[in-house]
Amino acid sequence: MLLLTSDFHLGYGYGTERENDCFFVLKEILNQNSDLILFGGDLFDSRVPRLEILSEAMHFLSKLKEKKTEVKFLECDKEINRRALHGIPFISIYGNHERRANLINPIQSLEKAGLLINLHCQKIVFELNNEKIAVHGMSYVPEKYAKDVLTEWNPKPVAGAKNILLVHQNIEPFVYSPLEDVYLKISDLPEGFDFIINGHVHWKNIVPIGQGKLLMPGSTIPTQLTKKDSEIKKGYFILDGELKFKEIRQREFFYKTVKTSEEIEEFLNSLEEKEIKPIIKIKIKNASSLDLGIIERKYRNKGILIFQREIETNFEKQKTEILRKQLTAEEYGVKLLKEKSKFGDADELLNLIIDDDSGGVENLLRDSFEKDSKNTTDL
Ligand SMILES: [Mn+2]
Repeated sequence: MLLLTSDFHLGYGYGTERENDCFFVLKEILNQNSDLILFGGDLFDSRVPRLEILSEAMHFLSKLKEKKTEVKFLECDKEINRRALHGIPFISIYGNHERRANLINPIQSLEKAGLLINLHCQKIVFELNNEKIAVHGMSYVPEKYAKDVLTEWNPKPVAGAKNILLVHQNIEPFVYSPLEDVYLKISDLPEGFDFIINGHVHWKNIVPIGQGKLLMPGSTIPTQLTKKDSEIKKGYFILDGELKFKEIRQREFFYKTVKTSEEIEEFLNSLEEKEIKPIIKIKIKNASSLDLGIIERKYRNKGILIFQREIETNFEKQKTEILRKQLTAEEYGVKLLKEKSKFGDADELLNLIIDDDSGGVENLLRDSFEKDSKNTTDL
């Protein structure tokens, strides 16, 4: 049985009431009798996860090594640490939350320890119940390069095998956030694959393409806290003859739009107190004068309360823009860099700055200036 999953975002909510939620999925997956796990990227929420988070991931991956599997390794087009083949192999790509341009990322370091196998424009072939399973993977690349990298790699399905391709990109119309770039279209995806598994998009989707399916398992915890997050169940796919979606036990999440403080209280009063507090996100219209602190204190036993109000002052407008579009601080940083610097490769530049990679920043800027001056001379 194959287990297809993505976007655990381990470390999400660290230091908050929700800090253990990201680990629910690990326990559930350990209780499944899968033979092979295929992962679509964003195992971690950050590029340099805390040791508290890294050790949970290592513990989970090493537990998989104690488990029995029917899967047999046949070949891989790169050299692999054989330790990673013990127990249930965990085949992964890295996502945008992990990619560090010229530096080793946490997925690569787990691969060095033999805890998983990372694919980047590579494939690995197994045998399971007399059937060949070829797993191809392209780790995240900045969106503007996605199409070129995929075209250049040009993955070919292995004849006579079940072929599965792992990617972690925006694929029109499936785009993580409205401000992100999207360069890949469904029609750009290579043909002949039984399943193409795309991480990155945090809500579940199954899209028929040609003879196969484009699967988006979605994240295993809500991270964007949008209305959609409150409506779509979190889980993973199991492929055992047929394809099934398994839900993960979750903290409940309510999303409510209100106009007055009476409506807020009415809604909160209608909810029972639960042992595991639900997330309660309340979007407030035309209510800038409400003292939400009082409501928060009064109802904090009901749940983890998140208020989002629509306020019209200029400064607050920027802040609510971030909230409304569900941008992370990093995404907002990229947006600002793009707007203010007119620098083409803002994502890359910001990654390098965050990674403290001054050599990388220097190289990127030099390349960009050289390109610019060449363009000017060409004119
Ligand atoms: Mn993600």
